[in-house]
Amino acid sequence: MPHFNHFIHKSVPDFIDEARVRDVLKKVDVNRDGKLDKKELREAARQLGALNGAWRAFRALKHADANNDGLISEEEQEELVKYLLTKYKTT
Ligand SMILES: [Ca+2]
Ligand SMILES: [Ca+2]
Repeated sequence: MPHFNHFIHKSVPDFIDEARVRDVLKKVDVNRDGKLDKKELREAARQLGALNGAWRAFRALKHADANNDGLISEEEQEELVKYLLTKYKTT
């Protein structure tokens, strides 16, 4: 029986770091328009979401959606990333 112990770890870290957030936001932009719609954000929330607060964080969508068009543009994503990082910094 091989030892897979080192593979058994939580699939998500206990914290959100900037690289991870950006990575996820990039990945969920399935139609590659550089903007995130609700569906894409929901997927992002799912991927970051095992983290308890991430769901709540994505309520910050409203906060990030500066022009209220329901899409998070690249500039707005900058805000979203910053917001998430501020919110989930553990220290
Ligand atoms: Ca998109
Ligand atoms: Ca917008």
